[in-house]
Amino acid sequence: MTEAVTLWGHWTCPFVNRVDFALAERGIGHDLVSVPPSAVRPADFILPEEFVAHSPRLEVPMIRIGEEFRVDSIPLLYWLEDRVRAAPLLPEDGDPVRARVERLDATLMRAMGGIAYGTDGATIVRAAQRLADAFAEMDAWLGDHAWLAGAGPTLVEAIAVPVYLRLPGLVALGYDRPIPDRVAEHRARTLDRPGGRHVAWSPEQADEYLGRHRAFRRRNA
Ligand SMILES: N[C@@H](CCC(=O)N[C@@H](CS)C(=O)NCC(=O)O)C(=O)O
Repeated sequence: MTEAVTLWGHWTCPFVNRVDFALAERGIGHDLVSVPPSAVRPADFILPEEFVAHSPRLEVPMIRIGEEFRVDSIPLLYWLEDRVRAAPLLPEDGDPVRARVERLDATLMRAMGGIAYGTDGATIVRAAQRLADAFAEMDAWLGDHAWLAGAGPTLVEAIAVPVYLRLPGLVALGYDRPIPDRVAEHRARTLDRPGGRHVAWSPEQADEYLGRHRAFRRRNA
């Protein structure tokens, strides 16, 4: 019998986007328990008991399979590869997926945060350059294959997805560099996968993201 998989999370969290993408991409059916991060949590929201008991830092994403709970997106993605028999996103030897997961985790998240939470022009320009540099590196990887680490989607796509979802918003917030053609095509290809369609944002979600960050900028400028 297939064990139930439950994800505690929310669409606004990039770390949740990674895990939600990977689950759907691998065809792993799962329930979502909505736990908005504190920045977007309604004041009267009550954290679910199981989440409080098993997420040590009260962070999403959290996954339950059977009686096992895991948090922290990257270790969680690797654990899911071992734990759930389904189409893998990690090749046997892990190469070059693990190294590229680590690399994009650092480069994309820092650049995205700098644009989304930047409140002065210099910070935003620096972050836009970082994102352009990360895209240039991805563009080089895409020179060999249609996917970031080989002939098919891997966990590296899961790490790129949060930026891909937010890209129109990041452009509106100040990302003014070119997007390499191969990266733009890879974005479209990734968002058209089962995982991409599963995590895709509606126009209302995209508007909410942009509105929230514009308001943050106005408050903190
Ligand atoms: N290293 C963690 C980071 C997870 C994280 O920071 N999640 C945020 C939301 S995006 C969170 O739950 N923060 C606690 C809060 O909002 O109260 C991971 O990769 O999963």
